[in-house]
Amino acid sequence: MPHVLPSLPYPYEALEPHIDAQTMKLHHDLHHKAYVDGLNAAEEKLAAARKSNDFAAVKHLSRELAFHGSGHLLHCIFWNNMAPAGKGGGGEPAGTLLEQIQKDFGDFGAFKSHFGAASTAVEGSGWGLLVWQGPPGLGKLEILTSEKHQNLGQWGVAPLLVLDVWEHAYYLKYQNRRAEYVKAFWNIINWKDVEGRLKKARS
Ligand code: MN3
Repeated sequence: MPHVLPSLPYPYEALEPHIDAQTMKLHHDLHHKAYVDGLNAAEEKLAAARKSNDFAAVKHLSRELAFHGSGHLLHCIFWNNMAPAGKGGGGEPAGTLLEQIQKDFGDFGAFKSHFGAASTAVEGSGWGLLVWQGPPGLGKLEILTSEKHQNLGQWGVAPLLVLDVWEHAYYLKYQNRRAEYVKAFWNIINWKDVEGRLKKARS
């Protein structure tokens, strides 16, 4: 089954003024679409390679699979991690998610500073991620970053909250001021979505 580009859960302009409509349109319709197409192409070529038992291109295709697969999956989370400010977006987490944040990071303020600093400091293109590290005995939240999509990862985690810090995610409005974009992100985080992902990962 080929992967399909999911529609945004809100209109392009819904996250204004924190993320502008033109960035959302380019980001979703062109960038995310390219990951979906690239993932489908990589899977198709790998299936053909298995069929013909010709793995001459496997190194390249493995990279394509990791790059486009990570790009597609992370954007699917990213769109749902956000909601219009004041209408499901912004504020502070509550319930299970807040309790786990307090347990693993001290308090919400400390978590916010750590996540913001880590995301701002990503070298080049990448992501800031809040993840659930799930193997038995480990069960805890971690803040990770990734260069591009596929580097510096940690196996076994379930991503809960992801922040796209590739330039295409903010350049039209914020140019080189990534820290301002990271700051604006707090106004549109959908904490209910993040908590739902934590509950699913822990169950
Ligand atoms: Mn992106």
